[in-house]
Amino acid sequence: MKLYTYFRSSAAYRVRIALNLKGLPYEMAAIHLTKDGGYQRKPEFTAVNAQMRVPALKLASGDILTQSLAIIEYLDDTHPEPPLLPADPLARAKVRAIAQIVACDIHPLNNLLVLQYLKRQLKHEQVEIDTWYHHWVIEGFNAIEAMITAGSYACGASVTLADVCLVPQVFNARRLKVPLDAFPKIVAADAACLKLPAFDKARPENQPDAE
Ligand SMILES: N[C@@H](CCC(=O)N[C@@H](CS)C(=O)NCC(=O)O)C(=O)O
Repeated sequence: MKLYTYFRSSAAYRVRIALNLKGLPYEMAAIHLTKDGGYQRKPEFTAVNAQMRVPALKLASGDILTQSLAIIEYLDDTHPEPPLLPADPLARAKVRAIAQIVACDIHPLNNLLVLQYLKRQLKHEQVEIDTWYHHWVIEGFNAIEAMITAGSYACGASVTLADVCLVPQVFNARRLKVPLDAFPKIVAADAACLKLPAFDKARPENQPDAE
């Protein structure tokens, strides 16, 4: 398999974690999102993903998957061990709820394209953009903090899709200097995950394209 990735992309970070947890080997194609106007806009990559975003995963069959949650659920369906979603429907819904707060509520408001649009098209000052960024992370993290249950990870004693989404969002929050003192459960789950080799290997700073 070939993963189209960018070291700092939190959506690609989610897929790297999932591939590592499943023990699946993959090669990486680094797509620099800012250099030379962004390699995601070059024809070589638009042929891979017309949405011009990472991640994309090319399978051995030649099929190309996009959207991190769709990719991760595909990996979980085709390589069930270790499971990233619990078998019990109620527990599954709770795991997905945390994952979706990150992937559907926080990240779409704060990703690179949105921040660039606020700056370049709407002419906001950097301080206003930082305020925007912090606001949506804190809003989402307030909810997640209340949803985290007892156990080392976000949803109990096993790693789930909730952790796979949460850890990259915590990385981003730290990079953008969001204070995390109000979120001890999130910080603890993040620390527990990062002790696992699958998470450690997926860290942005451990990628071949890291700067
Ligand atoms: N919902 C998508 C989000 C993908 C996304 O927005 N990726 C960002 C990087 S985290 C990207 O490729 N941005 C392209 C750009 O900034 O032009 C997913 O989960 O895969």
